[in-house]
Amino acid sequence: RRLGPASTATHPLATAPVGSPSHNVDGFVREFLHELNTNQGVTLSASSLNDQYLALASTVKNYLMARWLETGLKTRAAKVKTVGYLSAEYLLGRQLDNALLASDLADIAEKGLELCGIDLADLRVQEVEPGLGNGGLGRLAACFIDSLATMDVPSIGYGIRYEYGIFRQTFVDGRQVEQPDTWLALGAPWEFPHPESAVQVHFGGHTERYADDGGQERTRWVPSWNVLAVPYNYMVPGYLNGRVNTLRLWSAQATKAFDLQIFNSGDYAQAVRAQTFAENISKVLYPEDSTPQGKELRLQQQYFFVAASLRDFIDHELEPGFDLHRLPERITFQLNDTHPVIAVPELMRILIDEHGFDWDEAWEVTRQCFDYTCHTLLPEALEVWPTELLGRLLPRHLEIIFQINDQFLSLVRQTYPGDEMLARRMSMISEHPERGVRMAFLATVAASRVNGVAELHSQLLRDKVLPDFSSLWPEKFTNVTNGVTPRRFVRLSNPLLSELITDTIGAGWLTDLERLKELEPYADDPQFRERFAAVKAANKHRLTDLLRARDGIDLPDGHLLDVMVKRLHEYKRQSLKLLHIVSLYEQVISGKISAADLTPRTVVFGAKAAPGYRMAKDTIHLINKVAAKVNAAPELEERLKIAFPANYNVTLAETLIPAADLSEQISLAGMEASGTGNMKFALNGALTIGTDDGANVEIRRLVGDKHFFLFGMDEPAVSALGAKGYNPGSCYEANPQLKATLDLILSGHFSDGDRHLFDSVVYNLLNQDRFMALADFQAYVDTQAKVEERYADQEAWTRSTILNVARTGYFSSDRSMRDYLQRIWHTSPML
Ligand code: F58
Repeated sequence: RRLGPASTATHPLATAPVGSPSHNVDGFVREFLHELNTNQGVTLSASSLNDQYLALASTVKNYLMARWLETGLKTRAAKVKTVGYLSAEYLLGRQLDNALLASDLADIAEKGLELCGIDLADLRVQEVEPGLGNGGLGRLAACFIDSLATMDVPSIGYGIRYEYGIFRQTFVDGRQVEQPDTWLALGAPWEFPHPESAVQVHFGGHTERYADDGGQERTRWVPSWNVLAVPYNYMVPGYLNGRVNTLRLWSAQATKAFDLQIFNSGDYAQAVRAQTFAENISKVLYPEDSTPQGKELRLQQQYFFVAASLRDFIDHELEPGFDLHRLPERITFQLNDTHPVIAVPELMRILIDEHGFDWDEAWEVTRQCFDYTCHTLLPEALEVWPTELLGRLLPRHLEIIFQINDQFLSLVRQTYPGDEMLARRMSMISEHPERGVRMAFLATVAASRVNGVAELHSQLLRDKVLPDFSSLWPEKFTNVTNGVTPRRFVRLSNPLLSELITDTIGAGWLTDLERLKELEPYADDPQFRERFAAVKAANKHRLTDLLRARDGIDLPDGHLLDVMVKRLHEYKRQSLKLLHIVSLYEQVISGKISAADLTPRTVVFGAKAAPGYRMAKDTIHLINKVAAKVNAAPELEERLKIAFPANYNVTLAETLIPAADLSEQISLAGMEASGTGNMKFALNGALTIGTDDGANVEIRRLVGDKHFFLFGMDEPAVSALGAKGYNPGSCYEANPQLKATLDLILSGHFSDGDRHLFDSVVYNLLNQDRFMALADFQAYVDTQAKVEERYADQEAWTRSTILNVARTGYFSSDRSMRDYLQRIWHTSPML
């Protein structure tokens, strides 16, 4: 079959997209029924909900199509710089509502479907969200591509089309059990596969030296196997601005050559196994959320998507014959953490081995093409690839890395003569526990700019993670505080609040979120406060309905809704929240206080644990066991409840966050790089109880001390305590209430008399407590009492929540993108 070249037709419609369907109810209904008939092959009366959902998705795509094609044409013609966002994860969430919003079709679709006897709400829930990410980092990538499109910035998101996204979490007897996420099973209406544009990605083999025609010694890589990377394009529509950018996710497929070779050897079964082997590369998202595992398949995934993306950009996005010396004029690749850093030696290899650049020329181009964002401070989260593995999978890349390192170390030795210790510290190659490549060092050396994701994080990155690099190149380091898209996390997730805001300050705030400031004076307006409180109450009812239907959970009315949703990790300290609950419970059942003294409160947890992370899984088990006991305790008179819906994901967040009163952001100071959930809660009118960590610092500064419940040690205090020697046992001995709390767990009270079921969690806290939960316990409990005091004064509480909304417009991801444009990419929107 002939695959190219593209048509040479001269008909005017050959180069311009055909028009969109008419933007009215009639046009919509016609298009929808047409899709139902032609795409699903059913009549309306015979269609299933899934048919209807798929036809609706196609209809919406048809409306966006002309703009998508025009965006591509316009951007190519303008030959401007594109942002290439390289990310192994995109935690997109459901697409339907966002596409309806961006194309201004929501009302039309609702009315049109009604004419067809269909409730839009019934179709919305058909969509299984693409969970192609673990948590904050993947969700940030999704927010950023939304903002880039909305701000008219030419950009392409590159990533992996995992066949299975983040696992579906279920609970069996309170323990987490993982199930595969079959998000593609009922059809994938938002994607456009282009198998004809697949690119080859090579692995393995060896390198050879040879003399080129001019007698110059050159190197070539002779790989031993390859796979096809098939692009799947997704629309990334800007909000009402006519731009539709592209997210290009790669799927692995066996190459024909691979199959044939083995087929010819007569071993059919082996040929099929080989195919499976190749296709495994994009099979599943690794569910680790902080400790990268040095697995071969993971490195394959990283190189796979990065090699395909560079190839795609150079061969398909640039005009034929483009001089690659000028590549930095046309692309800036943002490395979302170290996962795509293998792109650095890959670009060097392309320029040197394929395009005949000499080393210095290639390095000059390469270092201008990359910037690096770091998302962590935990030392164990920094990727180090064993040289044995890297050399086996990518021998040429390892050579290039060694050479980059040699050149870099000469610079270090030149700059700091005689300091061999320093050179060793800064080497990209670590020697222990085995020889490995420190990917963060490689990224830092190669990138034009290195940024952290909140002010405190960027500071600690300079001072603690990469201090030698920041002394060498102070100007390389910068900060861009994270943000979240207000389209999804305010407008779509909180329609009532959005309506109230628009009613009060007019339209326009959704793309200029700092305008929320105009709400400030209304904090003192009792009528506005009443309407604001009514929105919160309605959102709580919406959550109640959802949790009843989704999980069979009943939320009591009139409770303070205290929410902690995020990945389960020791540094985030879900255990501290749990100790607070158990402490309240213990005081009531032991008669120290009466249930009537408690502020009626429901604590909602949402958290997945990495499947191999024992302590995190044990903590989930303990939370569920405590929940069972607390929820059934008559002594509490329904004044304390715990809800732990399984499978927290973007879709649940969208209903949960707008209903929350209290946002729990209680990581040990200096551990949470930024957090983005913290921003979503504040923007939706929850007050934060939090430590001086990540973006909490900036949230608190903006909303004001009085409207933020700060507690616990700050980062210098944490460091000082660590240096002095921290002994959690002494906290236990010194604090009778803390002792009673831990003793109650140890007594088997929550584990049907089994005194050892939770030894791992409790003894870890008592003996090690790496994240100092016990040290912050009393401060946390005391500050929770202040929360209750404020909550008792509903007028004061609501006033604070309004000020939180009014003062957190800064945390729009549009602002983050503006900062990247100015401080890092040095490019501007294409208006
Ligand atoms: C998160 N990192 C940070 N990593 O923890 C959070 O503070 C920050 O707000 C967010 O990034 C966005 O900057 C994070 O989510 C991962 O999920 C990686 C997945 C792959 C393995 C290593 C961790």
